[in-house]
Amino acid sequence: MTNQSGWRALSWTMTDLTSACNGDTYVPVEVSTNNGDYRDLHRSVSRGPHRKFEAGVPVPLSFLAEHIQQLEPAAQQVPTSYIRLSEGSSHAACHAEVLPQLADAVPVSPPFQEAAGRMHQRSVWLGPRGTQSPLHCDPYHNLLCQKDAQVWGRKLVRLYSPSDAQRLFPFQDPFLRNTSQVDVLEPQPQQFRDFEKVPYLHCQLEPGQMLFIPRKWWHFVQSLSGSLSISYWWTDGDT
Ligand SMILES: O=C(O)CCC(=O)C(=O)O
Repeated sequence: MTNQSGWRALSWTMTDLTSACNGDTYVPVEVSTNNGDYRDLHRSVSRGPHRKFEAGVPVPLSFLAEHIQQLEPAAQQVPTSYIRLSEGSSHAACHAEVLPQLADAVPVSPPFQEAAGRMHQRSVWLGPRGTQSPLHCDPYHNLLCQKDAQVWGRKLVRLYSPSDAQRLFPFQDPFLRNTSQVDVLEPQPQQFRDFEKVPYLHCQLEPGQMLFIPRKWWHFVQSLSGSLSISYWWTDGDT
């Protein structure tokens, strides 16, 4: 990835981002306490005390920027905020509307003819150390691109094959059939038997790197530092 390919945001620090996008802008964030996530909205029984999740909480970008730049990991009980903005989908907040300057500073599609012609959605993922996206799969190919910056931008990614989907304990709920009930880092073997035996690939996505996630491959993502990623989803032609 180079700046010549339309990645002006590559050289931005968090401070550059806040001044380019105006720190007073309110952005909708997901707020998690004790590793709560969207699955908690669909569970009848809580997975732990004080585990909470709220989506669409309006927060000024400058407030989030301070949170992101904290170098120490937050205590478990301290809520973590995560920006997840998508465009190209009618259901999600559109980052071209919320953060137009950031939308202009990254390419509209990945640099491959095939992907560019079949683009479905571009998304921004911006948050502090410790954000987690639970294990799930999507019906699109994905290029997850990690922002290059001095002190922020590393993520741990685990990938599971679609052929092992049934061993990953997907929810029965039609809205969550693409999502595992298992907390990958604390898998509760009594409830989710043999989950730990399911083979997986894993990597640390470093600043400036891109990871191709083929469609329907299950992925779990945890940020190891404050981080900005852009992901590009494109169809296979038959999706
Ligand atoms: O980076 C993340 O937290 C999740 C990325 C993801 O799930 C995606 O791009 O589909």
